Formats: sequence, structure tokens, C-alpha cells
Amino acid sequence: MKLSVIVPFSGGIKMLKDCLDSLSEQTYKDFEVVLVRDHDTEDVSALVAEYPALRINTVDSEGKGVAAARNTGIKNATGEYIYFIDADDFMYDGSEFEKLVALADAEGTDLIYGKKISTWFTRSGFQSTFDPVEAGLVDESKNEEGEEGGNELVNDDNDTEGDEELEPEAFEERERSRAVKYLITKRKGFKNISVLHILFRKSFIENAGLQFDEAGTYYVDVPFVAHALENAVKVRRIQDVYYVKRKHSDPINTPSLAQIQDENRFMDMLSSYEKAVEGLPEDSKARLHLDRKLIGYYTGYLALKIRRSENDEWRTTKFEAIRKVIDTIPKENKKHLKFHQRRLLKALHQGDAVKAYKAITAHLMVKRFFKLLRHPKTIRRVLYTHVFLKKPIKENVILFESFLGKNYSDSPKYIYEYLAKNYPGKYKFVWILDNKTKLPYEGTKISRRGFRYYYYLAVSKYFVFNMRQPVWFVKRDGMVFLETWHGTPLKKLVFDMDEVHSASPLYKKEVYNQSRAWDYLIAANGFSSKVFRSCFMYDNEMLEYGYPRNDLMHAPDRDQIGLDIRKKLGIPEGKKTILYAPTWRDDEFYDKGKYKFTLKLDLDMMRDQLGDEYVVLLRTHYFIADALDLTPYKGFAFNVCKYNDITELYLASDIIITDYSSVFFDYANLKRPMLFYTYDLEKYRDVLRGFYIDIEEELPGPLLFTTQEVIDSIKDIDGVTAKYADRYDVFYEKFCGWEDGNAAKNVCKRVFGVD
Ligand code: C2G
Repeated sequence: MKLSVIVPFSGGIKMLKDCLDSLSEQTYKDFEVVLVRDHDTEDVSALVAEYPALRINTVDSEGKGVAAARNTGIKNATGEYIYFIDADDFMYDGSEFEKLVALADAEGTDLIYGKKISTWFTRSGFQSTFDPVEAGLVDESKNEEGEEGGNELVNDDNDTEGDEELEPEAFEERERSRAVKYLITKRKGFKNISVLHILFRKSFIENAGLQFDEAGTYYVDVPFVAHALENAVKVRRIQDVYYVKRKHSDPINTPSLAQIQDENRFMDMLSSYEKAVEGLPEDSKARLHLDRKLIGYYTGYLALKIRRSENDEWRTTKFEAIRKVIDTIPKENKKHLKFHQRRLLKALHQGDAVKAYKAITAHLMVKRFFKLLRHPKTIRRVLYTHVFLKKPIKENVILFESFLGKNYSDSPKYIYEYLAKNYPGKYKFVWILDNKTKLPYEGTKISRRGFRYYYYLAVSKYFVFNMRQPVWFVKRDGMVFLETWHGTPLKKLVFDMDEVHSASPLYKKEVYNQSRAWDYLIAANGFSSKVFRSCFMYDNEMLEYGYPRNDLMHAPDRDQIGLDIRKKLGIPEGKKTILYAPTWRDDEFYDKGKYKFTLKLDLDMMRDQLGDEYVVLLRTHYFIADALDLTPYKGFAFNVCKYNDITELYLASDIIITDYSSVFFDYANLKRPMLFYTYDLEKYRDVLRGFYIDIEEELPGPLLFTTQEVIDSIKDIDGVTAKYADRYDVFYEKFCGWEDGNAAKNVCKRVFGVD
């Protein structure tokens, strides 16, 4: 056997399947897979049976943790070479082993390393979205958790210096030092130092006595890599051979090792460092960079803990523990430090945590001062934390926000109007609103991100928001948070999503933290109520009275309101109105929250064939950043993207065209015809999101794929209505059954105690 691929497995069958799929697509076949089950994990036998050609040897680990699993893997490996892959990762294109083994055979290397790509996606999501050209080369130091974006090419080397002809010895020396630079120096912190995507000669591992330290948990790769580099004689880097590392977008339910929060992490890191430097010459590059990482950990992380943590351990036992270790670092390796780092090291050397506290405090103040000079607006956040949050809560203030302050609309609007109309003077109503709308009743408008925004976020008693609050929002005791949300979910949300394709993949963790602050959440129907429990992991009170925003559609004067709005919009009398309200696409964006819009309806065709009878109102989703120019269609197409409240537009329309938007759950309240322009259904449903309902079976209107089909359906709208009448009834019952026009009233009664 030429090659043994060691896969430690501690759970996550779906991810393991991706991994095995990628192994089975290798063009090189002379390898075995040693699948090591790390203690009591899921049964893998059925999955393993699907890959007879992979020669999977499933063994049980002799201890706990990844170190023991990998050691067991090495013991069971029969190959000449060893390659580690994690069970949640996969290979890039199938050519990897062929190239790695060929190079190892040709050069007689001890180890070969290559580039990694990181992704938030499963293998199929990755394959359908990854574009190596577009991804570009990104510095690995930026490739940390919290990074925005989907896939990234991890940049291992932009150092092409010294590629000139060298004497063999000098050449080998340079290759070894490059390897240290790539595998240690450039890795951010200790946790990114890794044995993954390295092809080792097995006899090298044995002769050098390399083993993973089974006492360790999180940083076991560090000593292994350090000693491998110290002992290796022939080292090579390989180009164009990639390994795909999955980042975990759900650190709440399935954290990666690097995401686990554990008290013991600190001591684990210290002992890994100690083991890693054991036996390394003091003047070696590897030692220098491990030392620098440890100093960086102390000055950049632990020092902050000394200042901020409520746990005294950071100022006592942990401080003392790191002092002992850092004191052993050779003087030479403590050079070239910044001023505050030197002060912190001095305090550490003296065992003086108070002095260290002062040093870091001074440093932070200087840093904040310069940050304020560069970005004066950050003063607002500083005031929020240090001044406003210390003020007493204002018992009568209700803060409202709809669509991030872009609109006066949605359920917050209807809750506000109910309270303002029926209880004038009882509350101070404050609206976060960045447009020119003049508020009815006595509400005060403030702008999002202005001083008052930070002030009211800190001191209001009540919050009525239809989207998530900022991540940095602090929920104080006594505050009451009413989350209305903004639609019955069609697209899978948060914890129901397998993977996140939008611009902010770490949002599972964010949403989890944010939704802990919600005291009440509104569900418009039984379906939403169930979904919200799972998608937000929400366990507080659910308000089940229908959607306040839909009350208007049950108002006795709704037809008159509709007519008034038509007039306001300038729709010629006698023309019927089609509202086109599509949603946004997760994968088409300029930046976070700034999505692209391409109009896929052919307005010329529509005007030619429908213009005599109809006008079109075009309404893009609030995430869309593109401005539409409809001047060529004057009199036929109206731009209503900036119109505050889509509910009013529903009333003004005769037919709606939408797609995968929660818009249709609401529009159904009117029982008017609905068409679904789903030109990208497969991609949207199967790759990007996944739906909660089977739209082909349940939607009360046809799925249409071309403008002509849309036009034909409109021409035959009576036929379409008749065809979908039964489905419409079922749909109405399921999604609008709770709506009776009193949702705002009932919600207010429950949350504000008004009757
Ligand atoms: N909306 C709008 N105009 C559009 C699309 C949507 O005004 N062209 C408003 C509607 O009130 C809609 C809400 O934004 O109900 C949510 O829009 P969706 O298209 O459903 O998309 P999203 O913002 O992703 O919310 O549970 C609901 C989901 O969170 C979906």
C-alpha cells in the first residue's frame, strides 16, 4: 500500500460523506482510508459499506480526542506515506494524491505541504459557488473566524524570492525555512498550526518518533508540526494542490474544535507550546515564531482578560502560569516588541498583575484615542457603553424599528398606530427612521446610527423591532423586547439551514445571541410558530394572534384605502394594477446587506401585450442596493421601491407577481390572484436555501419561468384563478387562518398590558 489516509471521526455523518466522496474521486487509487472512530460516536458501518473501493479500515480509537485518534491511525496505517484529513473537510478536485505521491516518489521527501482553501459550505455548495479566479488569493491571517464571505483561497506563499539556482544543500535549507514560514510563522495564533494537507513519509514519522500528545485537546498539531519541521531533511511545497477546510457556520450546535469554549483551553495551549519548543534549538526560526506567538497571546489576549474578565483567575493563576513559561523564552526572542508589549512583559516578569492591568489600560486608552481621531463616529458606541447604559431605564419609552430604519411599515407601524391612537400621552414613542416620512400621531423620529439612536437603545423600556437588533445591543434587566419578525418563513432560516450562502456566514451564532434577548415573538400562523421555535431555537413566549401588519387587509374600508393609494401613485383610472415584488438572492451581492437586482421580466414585452389594460408596480426587496430606472416605461411601470409600506401596495393592486418571498403569505389575505415568477427555482431552492413548504404542491398560483408565460397567465387571469381556487382555500386556511384584523390590539394587550 502506497498511501494511508487517516480520518479521525467524532461525529457528523453528513460531513464525513462529503469527505469520503472526495476521496473516492481521487484519480490515484493506491491508498487505504484509516477511519478512526473517536470513542462512542455514530455508527459509520452503513456509510463505509457504500465505498468498497476506498478500502476503509474502520478502527476504534484507543483513547479520547483527536490526538489519540490520529495516533491510532498511524499505528494501523500500512502505507508508505501518511496523509491526514479531517472528517469534516474534503479534497478539492481529485488530482491531489496523484500529484503528492508523484512528487514524494521523485524527490524522496519527508514531507510535502500545499495550500488550503476554506469554505463555509458543504461540498455541493462549494462546488457550485467556488470560483478560483473570483476568490483571488487572500492572506491566511485574514482567514479567521468572523470573516465575511463564502470561500477563500488561503494564501500560503507570495514569497517567490530566492527562486534562483542554489547548491543542493542551500536549496534544502531554503525549502525547510520556507516550510517553517508557511506552516508556523504565517499561521495566526497556535490554533491554525496544523498537520492537515501534509504528505508525510511514514518511516520519517517513525524514525523521528513523532506522536500526537494525547494529554492535549486543542493544540495537538503544534508540537507535531514543530518537531516534524525540526527533523525533516527533505521538505517540499507543492503548487496547485488544494485541500478544502470547512469552517463551521453553526458554532452553537456543531462547533469545530477551534470554536469550543472551554476553561481548559488556556492550560492546553501553554502545555502544547512547551512541548513544541522542547528540543528545538533556541536560535531556530520555529522557536522564534512560537515564542512570538506566545508573547502575542499574552499581550494581545490575556492582557485584555486581565482587564475585563470577571473571573479572577486571569489575574492570578493564569497570569502566574504564563509568567513561568514566558520567563523561559530566550532574551533574543523578546526583541522588536512594541512599547506596550515591553511594559506588559516587564510587569509579567515581576509577577505584578496590577502593573499589567495599568499597562493594558493605558494602551487601550491610547488606541481608543487614535481610533476616535480616525473615526469620530465611534464616540457613539463609546458613549453607549460607558455613559448611556449607566442611565436609568425610561419606563414609558417604546423604541420602534422596521427594516433597519428604512421604512415606516410592517408590524411595528401597526402596533405604534394602535397604541398612539388609543393611548395618547401614555408613552413616549420613538421611531428609528431614516426617510422623510412624517409620522402620524406624536412619535419622535431619530436617525439610525445618530447619537439618539445609541441613547434610546440603552435606556428604552420597550423595543418593537421587525428585524434583529444590533449584535452589540445590551439587554438590561427590566427591558421588554417584542420581536415582530417580518414574514412567514418560506426560505429556511438560521438553524434550519444546512449552510449559509449569504454574505455573513457566522450569522447562526449572531442570531442565537440576538434572539436570547427577545421576550415575545409574533407568529402569524401555526406554521410560523413551529418554524420559529426551531429556526431561532426560540424558547420564550410566542404571540399567536396573526400579524399586526395584516390587520389593514381585514379593515372594513380596505377597498377605499386601495383606491386612495392608486390615486396617490398616479395610476390612471380604469387601469388594473400588477404588483411585482420579488425577493433577494443570497449569492448576488456587492457587500453585506447590499444585494444586486437584475430585472428578469421583459417590460417591453409586457407593455406591448398588456399595456392597454394594465400597469405594473415594481417593488424590490429592501436589501437591494441597485436603483431602477423606469423612465423608458413612464405611464406603464411605476417604481415603488421607496414606498414605505408594502401592505398598502397590496391593497392598491389587482394581481401580484412574486417569487420566493414571504410576500405571498400576506397577500393571500386579500384572496386576489397570485403568480410566481420563479425563473431560477432550482438554484434558489436546491442550492441556496431550501424551503419549508413544497411550493409546487402548495402555492395558490402557477410557477412561471418566462415573461411570456407571465403574460399568458395575466391574459387568462380568470382561468388561472378558477384553476387554483381549491388550493387557495387550503393555503388561506393554513397561513391566514388566525388573521381577523385584531392582531395589533391583541399583541398590545399582552405586551403592554393595555386593553
Ligand atoms: N418585502 C417588500 N418588498 C419586496 C419583498 C419583500 O416590501 N419586494 C417585505 C415584505 O414585507 C416581506 C418582507 O419584506 O414580507 C420579507 O421579505 P422576504 O422576501 O420574505 O425576504 P426576507 O427579508 O429574507 O425575509 O420569515 C421571513 C423571512 O425572514 C424572509
